[in-house]
This record gives sequence, C-alpha cells and structure tokens, in this order.
Amino acid sequence: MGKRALITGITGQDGAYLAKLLLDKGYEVYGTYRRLSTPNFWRLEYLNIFDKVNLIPIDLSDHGSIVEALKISEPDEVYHLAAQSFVEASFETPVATGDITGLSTTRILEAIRQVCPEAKFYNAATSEMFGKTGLLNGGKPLNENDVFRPMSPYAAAKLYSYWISRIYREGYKIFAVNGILFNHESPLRGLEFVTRKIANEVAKIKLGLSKELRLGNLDAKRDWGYAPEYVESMWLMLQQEEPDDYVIATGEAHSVKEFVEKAFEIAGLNWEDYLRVDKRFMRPLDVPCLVGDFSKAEHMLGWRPRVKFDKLVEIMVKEEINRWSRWLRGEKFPWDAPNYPSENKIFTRALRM
Ligand code: NAP
Ligand code: G4F
Repeated sequence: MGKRALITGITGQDGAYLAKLLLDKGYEVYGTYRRLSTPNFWRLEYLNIFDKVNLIPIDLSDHGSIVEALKISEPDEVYHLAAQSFVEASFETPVATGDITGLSTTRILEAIRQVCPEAKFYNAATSEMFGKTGLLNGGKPLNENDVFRPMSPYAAAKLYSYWISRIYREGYKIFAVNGILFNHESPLRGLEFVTRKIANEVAKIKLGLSKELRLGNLDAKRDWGYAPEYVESMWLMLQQEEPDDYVIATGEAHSVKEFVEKAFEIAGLNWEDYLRVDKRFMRPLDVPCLVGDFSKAEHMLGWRPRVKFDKLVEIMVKEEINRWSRWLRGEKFPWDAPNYPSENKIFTRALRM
C-alpha cells in the first residue's frame, strides 16, 4: 500500500505543488484547508489535482480540529506548511501571526505526540529567521550554523516554530525536521509577494491593462528559487534515516530592482517609464539581504537548484502575459469561478462517528 501524507495549508503555493509531487509518487494525499467565505482551491484546480486530494477542514487555532485531521488521515508523513506567511502583514497582526505561525506548530506536534508519534514531521522554517545576520556577515551565503536575528513578527514566530520542532525531536523522539527555505516563487505565488506582484503588473502594462508598478524597498536582496523544486527537498528530508535541519537556496542574491529590470526587459518595455516607489509598501524593518548556502542539502539529500534567477523571472512574466492574453480573449480561470470539491473528497469528524 502507498504511503499517506497530511499537508497543512494545501491551498497555498507550496501545498499545491507538494500535493502534486506526492500524488505522482503514489501517496494518498490529505490536505487541510480553512473555511473561507469564498472557496480558495484555484491552485489545486490549476494543477489538475483538485479531485485527487482528500480535504479536511481545520483551523490552526483549534487544537481539536488538528487532532481530528490526524485521526482521519492516519499519516506516515505530516508536512506543516500552513501559516500567516506574509511578512508585511505580520507587522499589522503581530499577535495573530504569533499564534498561527508560531504556536500552531506546538498544537500540531502535541497532537502528533498523542495520536501518531511514529509519523514523520516537516516544519516549514524560513530564511527570514536569519534576519540581520544576512547583513552583518557581509552578504556571505548563510548555512545551518549561522546565528538567527529575526527582524519581523513573522520571523520571530517562525523561530519559535523552528525551536519547538527541535525540542520535540530531542525530547520526545519525534522525527521532526526543519526546512530552512529561502524565497521560492512560481506562477502560483500569492499576488501580494513582490515577484508575482511585479510579473503580474508588467504583464498587465504590456497588454494595456495597467499603467504603473508601485513598490516599496527596491534595494532589498533575496535568494529567489523555483517553488516546484523546493517542495522536492521537503520530501527528501523526510526520506532520511535521521531527522535534521537543512538550508534550501540557490546561492545567488538579486535585488528587487534587478527583478523589476529583468521583468520589463522580458516584456520588451523600459522599466523607468512605469516604476513608482510607494511608501505604503515599506516595512518598519526590512531584511536587507538574504542568500543561502545549500551545500549540506546537496551533500546529504542530493538536492540542488536547477532554475536560477533569469529563468525564474522569464517563467513568471511569460505565464502572466499568457494568462492575461487568454483572459482578454474571454477565457475563464479557476479563480473566476470559485468551486467546492466533490463531496466524497471532504472528510469531517462526522464520518468517524
Ligand atoms: P502561502 O501560499 O501563503 O500558503 C499558506 C497556507 O496556510 C495557505 O494554505 C493558507 O490558507 C494557510 N493558512 C493561513 N492561515 C491559516 C489558518 N489560520 N488556519 C489554517 N490554514 C491557514 O505560503 P507558501 O508560500 O505556500 O509557504 C508555505 C510555508 O512555507 C509557509 O509556512 C511559509 O511561511 C513558509 N515559507 C515560505 C517560503 C516562500 O518563499 N514561499 C519560504 C520559507 C518558508 P488560505 O489559502 O486559506 O489562505
Ligand atoms: O516578496 P516578499 O513579500 O517576501 P519576503 O518578505 O522576503 O518573505 C517571503 O520569503 C520568506 C523567506 O525568506 C518567507 F518565509 C515568507 O513567508 C515569504 O514567502 O518581499 C521581498 C522583498 C522585501 O524586502 C520587501 O520589502 O521585496 C520588498 N518589496 C519591495 N516592494 C516588496 C514590495 N514586497 C512586497 N510584498 N510588495 C512590494 O510592493
């Protein structure tokens, strides 16, 4: 029989790509989602896996709902991806971010300890935890031994989540790993993140649907990789004999401004004609530079990035131009027609009564 996996946050960018990867490997995939006033399954539809995954409604602030999700799915592997993941929003809602992005990891680990202690656990940690270290070390690629100096409520919550995963690993012998992933992007990225915001707006300008691109800090540098490759590393981490923590990155840093220039170049436009700096997109604190050293992952997992910066920008801009061109021709997209999964794909506690 194939393995069973539970993915928290299956409706997000990584959740959707990981679900596809695991289905392709023959897993029975369960995913949690939260009830919203408008259904949000467009990424699963986009990848043509909407009717192949089993869905369980939970809220991360509700411990009982997490326990039920584990009892329903009986997982061999748990991938904990759900979080309030937008750094900027964490300055607006620091307490809620602490609860959902930080404390929820303990709720899940506690539930695993009680319900399925043999299950392997992946925690979505982040390069944001390094924070100021990326500047203080002069831009040297960061590895698993570098000091964490978080610069946002989001990063502080993730650092808590990182440590609690290590504590359950050492204290309760749960197979818990931390994937310290640097920024990874794709056409399935949320629209508020800078890469997709740029790609989307450049495509609209190209097609006459928008006139300008408004951004905040153009000088920030990030190590941007390609999300479908990064979810492979999550799976690889859980196939090891021993649990450990790994940096996943490309090893290259580029500024937001470089991303803008490349995106407009691909669209055949001059960026200076359209870019406006807007204070509303500045943060109270912003990590100036993050670049990662993936040599441990390469050595231990056999993982290395294939899509680098220029190719990534090209994939994203071309896909947005393609989407908006089709939209102009009257085509419908998954996000135009919100949908519910077929009923036999939703699992609730009532099914166990
Ligand atoms: P994402 O697209 O924002 O997805 C986040 C997921 O969490 C969504 O499914 C979202 O549900 C769910 N969620 C948020 N609040 C919730 C709540 N209260 N209850 C239940 N579910 C909730 O993020 P991503 O880019 O896929 O990232 C996956 C994980 O990796 C996140 O933990 C993120 O912080 C971390 N990470 C991401 C990166 C990156 O560059 N992408 C790098 C390092 C770490 P809705 O769809 O309903 O909003
Ligand atoms: O795309 P961003 O919002 O990503 P950020 O803050 O680096 O966080 C992402 O990567 C983390 C991994 O390091 C994840 F843990 C996290 O969940 C998330 O996926 O912003 C990137 C940079 C920042 O310096 C920001 O200030 O772009 C700068 N920026 C400039 N103008 C902007 C904008 N960011 C956004 N979102 N919107 C702007 O208009």
